Amino acid sequence: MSGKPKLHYFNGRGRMEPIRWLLAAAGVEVCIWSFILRSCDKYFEESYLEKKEDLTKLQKDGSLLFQQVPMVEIDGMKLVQTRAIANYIATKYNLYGKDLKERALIDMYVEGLFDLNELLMMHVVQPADQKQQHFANMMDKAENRYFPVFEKVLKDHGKDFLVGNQLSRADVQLLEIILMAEEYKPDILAKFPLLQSFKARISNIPTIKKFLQPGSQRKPPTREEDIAKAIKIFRS
Ligand code: IBG
Repeated sequence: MSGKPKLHYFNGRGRMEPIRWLLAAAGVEVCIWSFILRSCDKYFEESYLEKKEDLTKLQKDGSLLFQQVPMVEIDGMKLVQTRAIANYIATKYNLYGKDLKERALIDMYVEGLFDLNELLMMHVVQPADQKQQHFANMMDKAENRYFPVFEKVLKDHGKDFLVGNQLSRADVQLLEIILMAEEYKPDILAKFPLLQSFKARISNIPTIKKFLQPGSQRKPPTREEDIAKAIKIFRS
């Protein structure tokens, strides 16, 4: 690999978190051997936008095709658009199925997950008077629209993974969403036994297990004050 990917975003989950998950699941580590010691570095570097001027600088120097982040410097490119970045990483690290049909299934599942992710991610930015209604709607969608679909996919497919017989980005992104939904409602998987075992199984994959441990590059739940800071950066 030509150096570590460099992620440009604010210091929070937002639209960058699925990218962090994919890079971590792919196990993109830089390891150095010295005598008998093997030391492994982080999966990726991060450059955090702290203030509006940090975003303006990237916009002015031509780094952002559509003037927006997430942006990831990888393999000599400056990639923007969350889905394009995720597609590139998933293809590069073999997390995108073995043929066209598997890829089509993965795309369907992942697009559904992006839709649910949008609801969960936007909860923290809801105005106080709309929070309760937004919460009810996102929990209803998680429990009655999206999770039943993935429970059924696991049942019908009958394998350890959502698609084919190997880990794909769909598994990684589903686990990310399950954990995020549990932060809002810890027993959200109560009615979904196959999702419960899926969660345990995928969490135990070594690269993912490592990412779930304290001190990893995974971001904590976004707090109101993080959002206030992000709004100052992104809203003109
Ligand atoms: N389609 C783009 C993608 O998926 O990458 C959208 C990117 C986007 O909306 N970027 C925002 C941005 O750069 C930051 S994420 N805005 C500056 C501008 O001038 O448009 C904003 C966001 C947060 C938290 I913060 C949750 C969701 C979005």
